[in-house]
Amino acid sequence: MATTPAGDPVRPDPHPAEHPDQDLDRPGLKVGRRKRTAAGVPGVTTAMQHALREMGPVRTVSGLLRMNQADGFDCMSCAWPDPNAPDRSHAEFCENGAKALASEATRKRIRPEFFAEHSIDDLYEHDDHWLNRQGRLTTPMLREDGDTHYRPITWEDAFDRIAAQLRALDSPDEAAFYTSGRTSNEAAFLYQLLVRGYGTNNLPDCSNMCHESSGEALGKTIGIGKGSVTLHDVETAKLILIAGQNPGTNHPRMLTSLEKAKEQGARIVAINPLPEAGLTHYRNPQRVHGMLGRGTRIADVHLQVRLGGDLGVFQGLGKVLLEAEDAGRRSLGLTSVLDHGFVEQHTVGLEEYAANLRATPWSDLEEATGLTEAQIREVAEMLLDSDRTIVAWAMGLTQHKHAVATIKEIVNLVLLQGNLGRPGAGLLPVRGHSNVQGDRTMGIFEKMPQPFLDRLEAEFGFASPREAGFDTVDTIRAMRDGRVRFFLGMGGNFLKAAPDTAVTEAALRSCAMTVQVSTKLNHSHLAPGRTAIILPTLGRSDLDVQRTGRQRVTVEDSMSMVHASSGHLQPPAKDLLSEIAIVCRLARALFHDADGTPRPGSPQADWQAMEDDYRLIRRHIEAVVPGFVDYERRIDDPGGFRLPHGPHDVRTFETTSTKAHFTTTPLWWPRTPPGRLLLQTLRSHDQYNTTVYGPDDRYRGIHGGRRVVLVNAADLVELGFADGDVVDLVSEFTDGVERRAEAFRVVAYDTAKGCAAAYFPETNVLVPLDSTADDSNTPTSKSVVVRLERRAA
Ligand SMILES: Nc1nc2c(c(=O)[nH]1)N[C@H]1C(S)=C(S)[C@@H](COP(=O)(O)OP(=O)(O)OC[C@H]3O[C@@H](n4cnc5c(=O)[nH]c(N)nc54)[C@H](O)[C@@H]3O)O[C@H]1N2
Ligand SMILES: Nc1nc2c(c(=O)[nH]1)N[C@H]1C(S)=C(S)[C@@H](COP(=O)(O)OP(=O)(O)OC[C@H]3O[C@@H](n4cnc5c(=O)[nH]c(N)nc54)[C@H](O)[C@@H]3O)O[C@H]1N2
Ligand SMILES: [Mo]
Repeated sequence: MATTPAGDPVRPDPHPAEHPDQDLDRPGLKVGRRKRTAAGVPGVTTAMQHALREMGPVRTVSGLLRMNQADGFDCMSCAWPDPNAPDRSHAEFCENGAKALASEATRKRIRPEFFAEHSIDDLYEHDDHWLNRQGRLTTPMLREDGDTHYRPITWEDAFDRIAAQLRALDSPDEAAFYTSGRTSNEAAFLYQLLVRGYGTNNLPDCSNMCHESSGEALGKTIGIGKGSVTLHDVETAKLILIAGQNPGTNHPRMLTSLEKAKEQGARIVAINPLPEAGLTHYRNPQRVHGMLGRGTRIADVHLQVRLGGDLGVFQGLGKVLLEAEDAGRRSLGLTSVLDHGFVEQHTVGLEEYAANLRATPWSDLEEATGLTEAQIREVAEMLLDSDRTIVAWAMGLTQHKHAVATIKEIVNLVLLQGNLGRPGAGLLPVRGHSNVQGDRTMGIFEKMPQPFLDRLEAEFGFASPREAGFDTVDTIRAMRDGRVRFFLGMGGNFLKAAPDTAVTEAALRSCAMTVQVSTKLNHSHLAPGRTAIILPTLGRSDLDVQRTGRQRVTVEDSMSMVHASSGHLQPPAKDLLSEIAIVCRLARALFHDADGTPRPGSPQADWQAMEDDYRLIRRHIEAVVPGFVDYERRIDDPGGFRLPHGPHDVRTFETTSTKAHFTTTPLWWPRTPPGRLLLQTLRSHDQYNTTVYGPDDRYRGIHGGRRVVLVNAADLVELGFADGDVVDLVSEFTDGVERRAEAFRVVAYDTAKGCAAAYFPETNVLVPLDSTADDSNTPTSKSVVVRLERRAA
């Protein structure tokens, strides 16, 4: 490894600067004015341009019109729920949903000749935007030790090789099975059965990098790791706090619900280091006044918090409520500030929590948040004026060292006024991938609760492993140390989504075998293990026909609604297998002898019958997973059905004490050494995680390039830089390693002081593997200590 002049190790950037091909159809990086309004006409035009270019007119019309409709498929772009049938529009999609569909339903194809033409090393040099533009994968491909190119193989050969490799490992725990959150309930359920039947709980998933902190905090405090509210709650709330989320880009259809809430008088507070366009103003493209008129102002108040300052915000708000209680004031609809009936009947731990907040000085809260006491008091007054309050959050809260503590502090605040299990009120972690919540429900979790494993064993007559397996970060550590030698990715792009790209890449390359089940080409295919296999698969929008006819699958959204999804577009290749078929065939190769007899000890399941008819899978799910009674019939209802949520539905709490828990955390916030900035790594408007649709971030005024770093103008002056400078970002972590991302254009931007922002996945090289959130082990992608280094001209 290279070293700094001082002798510290240096981890170079594997993708040093932008490649010329990224500039093929664009004029180079331009920085314009930041937009104050989201969606409206430009959103519709952009969506249509993407769709027509990739899919052509016929697929565009039939694709977009079935998106999020009762007889169509669930949009793969985010986990925001669909409105009930009468409120559903004929065009129930957003600009970014249309881009996601265009990317999946593109007419472009990658055929074996493509891999013959391009070596793996050549492909590796291309960026994520170029890789995505090459089209859909169509044929199983193999790369063996020493090969420079992938070559086609048959499905049978692929499954036999994978099964043989799995059998050859010294222990099942030397294998890890990743899941990204687009996998349907049915595929996820069979996949975890395959993995546990094989003998390991090593089931890392994208959630480990995403809302794990939310699941951990909610599970410990209210006994269920899921959000409590329904769409109706959001639309009828009186106050909505939105912290660490950029819905205008990442959950655009949420803006429609926020607009409805505003029309009924709700007030909205944005808590964010950046002034995000969707949170300030929205023009609903589905309404005339949204297309032509001024649209709706969304946030009434913007708290421009410092990165990682949210624990301070929620503690400050709690502190004012307690003070108001002492002063004999009242919350709307109550005779006091606190909902004493609720607190006494349903919670424990108030005393200690209150003592902690009373002892926390305002000077610390101001330093932690970068806000004034008056700003926090203003929002606390809004809490006192509301008897229906919702707190929503996403990655801005979950990807910090103290993420779990911060989310527990949100729960504290909500409990004080009894805003749980009351209409129009509650907790809303806004999920990312469209079925990430469902995958968890189906058992994609390295430490699934024992009662689930008991039922799984009873249903399939086998002994499931019981010890916790590896999550995402632990999987990388284990691969790095040679303890995991087999990696299978059910979707996703592990290499680019995971932290510390150089370490993750070496870890993947050190495996005996890597297998990726994918729709599109990405860098995880290009950092192969000794043997590497690509299994192409059907996407959400593709027609899925099996031996008994056309199949449907199900998904669960952010609000626990389970509903059917069935694609109808012609798949990219004739013999493409669905994820379910892939799992079933791999299970047969692994669990059956050559003559078809099941091996002793393997799960007793008819894998062929389940592949032929997905209804049989749903019957097994019904037997194993609580809340799925009468599954098949209930997904015939247009909106599907809602899974039970104790705290929301009946105010019951499956915690150790059967009550909701107030928790106590001493105030903490990330402190940045002098001359350094705290960097958050976030999404542009033109990407879906590691899939880059285009080079623009329209709302933030960035066009034609992604290597930008947004910095507060005053910080630039202090640090001796100027807008337009080109710098390297150098991350400093306690392990003494210097991580470097090269050649970023500095953009003076309205972000909180001391806080910078740049896009992932390019900046994942800067996120140290060992920098993770306490209790959830989620990489701290929103707080990376960096210095800017001027590049030699
Ligand atoms: N089009 C599109 N849609 C998507 C995705 C996509 O990539 N593209 N990804 C999907 C997935 S998997 C997910 S998880 C979601 C992600 O949805 P988001 O969480 O909205 O995604 P990010 O771009 O990471 O944005 C983080 C937001 O939090 C703010 N923030 C960062 N740090 C802090 C902090 O310390 N405190 C506060 N209060 N705010 C902070 C940032 O300024 C930014 O507005 O979106 C899903 N939907
Ligand atoms: N620095 C930094 N890193 C982050 C984050 C961050 O904010 N900052 N966010 C994190 C978050 S929230 C998440 S969720 C993860 C995302 O991590 P992942 O889910 O692993 O990444 P994606 O980019 O969503 O995966 C894209 C790939 O999925 C495949 N794919 C798409 N649809 C399908 C399908 O239907 N079936 C199958 N089998 N494959 C499909 C395609 O081949 C595509 O290339 O990244 C995390 N990484
Ligand atoms: Mo996510």
